[in-house]
Amino acid sequence: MKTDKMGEWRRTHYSSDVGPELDGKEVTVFGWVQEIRDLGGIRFLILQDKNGKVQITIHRDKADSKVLKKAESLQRQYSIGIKGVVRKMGKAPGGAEIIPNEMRIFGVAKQPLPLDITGRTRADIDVRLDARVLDLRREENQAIFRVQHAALEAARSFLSKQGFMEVFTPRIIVSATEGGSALFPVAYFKREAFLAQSPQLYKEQLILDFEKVFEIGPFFRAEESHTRRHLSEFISLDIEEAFATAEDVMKVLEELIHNVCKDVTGNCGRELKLLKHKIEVPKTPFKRFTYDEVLEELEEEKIHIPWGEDIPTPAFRLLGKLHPYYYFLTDWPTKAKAFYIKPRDDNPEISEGFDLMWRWVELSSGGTRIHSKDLLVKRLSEQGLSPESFKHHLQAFDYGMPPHAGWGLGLARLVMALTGIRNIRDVVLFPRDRFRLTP
Ligand code: AMO
Repeated sequence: MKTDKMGEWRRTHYSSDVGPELDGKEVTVFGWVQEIRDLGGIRFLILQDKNGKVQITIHRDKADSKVLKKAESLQRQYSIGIKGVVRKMGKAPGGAEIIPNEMRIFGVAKQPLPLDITGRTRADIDVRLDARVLDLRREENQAIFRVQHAALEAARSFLSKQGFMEVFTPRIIVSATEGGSALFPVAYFKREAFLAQSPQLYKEQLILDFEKVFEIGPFFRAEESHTRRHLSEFISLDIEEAFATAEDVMKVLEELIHNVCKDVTGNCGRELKLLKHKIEVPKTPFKRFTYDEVLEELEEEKIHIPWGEDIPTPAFRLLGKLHPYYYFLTDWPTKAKAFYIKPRDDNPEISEGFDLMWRWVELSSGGTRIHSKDLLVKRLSEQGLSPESFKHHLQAFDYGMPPHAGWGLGLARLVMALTGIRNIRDVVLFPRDRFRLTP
């Protein structure tokens, strides 16, 4: 089919601007045909753009013959432009419709489409992800990423106001920082390199110069586990602060969550309505439970976890039922935490590491860091890591390393909490897991 050129046509209004107050005014709108309804004498098109939907009404007996011909050749998801006149119409979405004088078809869509984006026929997640750009045209899906955008804006603005500076650290690195999940190797000329699992070492080094830093960026973990909250590539929001302890950065974290929830609630009313989700803006301070308290609580529920072990998923699910809100887990056993987390001075078996939970999902983890080089070398060895391969990081500890603390927050998991979506793949544009590398 021959398509039209955009030529001199430019959009004058988005769908969201078309309301009864524009009655009689000429507008140019662009978008995609979401629905076509034929009632004999009248053809209704629902045109969707990034802001919503608007009704285009074509009266067979009155419409221009060229418009009629084009309207008849339309199929769902064609991209089109309409020049027409707004008419007040109570029954139409937004209280107005557009009567077209001219129509241009810019892009056709292969039929049948792999998905029904109205959502009336539900498709399996893999079918949806295989046709992700089409799937993302669903208004509910767009709402998720608008919530993410608002959350990021709120987080950036909050951290900047708190005196944190945004930084970018390398994605191509030489040593592992997070145990538990494997590294992705990279062919780096003739040397061995890996994709970064986190900005951990670099953000710690940068507090030597900038004191308060934050980074938002993608990190990579060769996760064997195929779960609804793990991906091989995820965006992490990290902070690190000099002359601070775990408790100091936990305050930053709970205030950040509070501000993000408040801003998203204020700015994303339409999106949350589309998602049928209500955000409870959490009050600060968040509840804090120690590892020992949680073990006792689980024991009462007949789940026994040997002291020192990580808490398995079924136990977390139960904790989420008991605590359906944001809460901190503190005083983790040192051996369950990464090598850089500081053991407590009064009891080195217990660390100054913490996790932030939302129900049963771990959103963030962090802690006070070890700032003594000798202790860090000892902890590396205890965890079976070679201090030699961390020599460039250890060198930073020769330049007046102060006490410091920080955390990393998984953006997708935060968006799950903000939208009520249960599978991480739904809140990431192009998710990557063990089985998925495309699209
Ligand atoms: P951790 O390994 O706990 O800590 O990661 C921090 C947060 O990142 C998110 N996350 C993930 N999200 C999706 N898929 C994954 N595979 C995945 N792995 C982690 C989680 C998690 O809470 N360097 C430390 C942080 C610090 O101490 O500053 C770290 O990376 O939301």
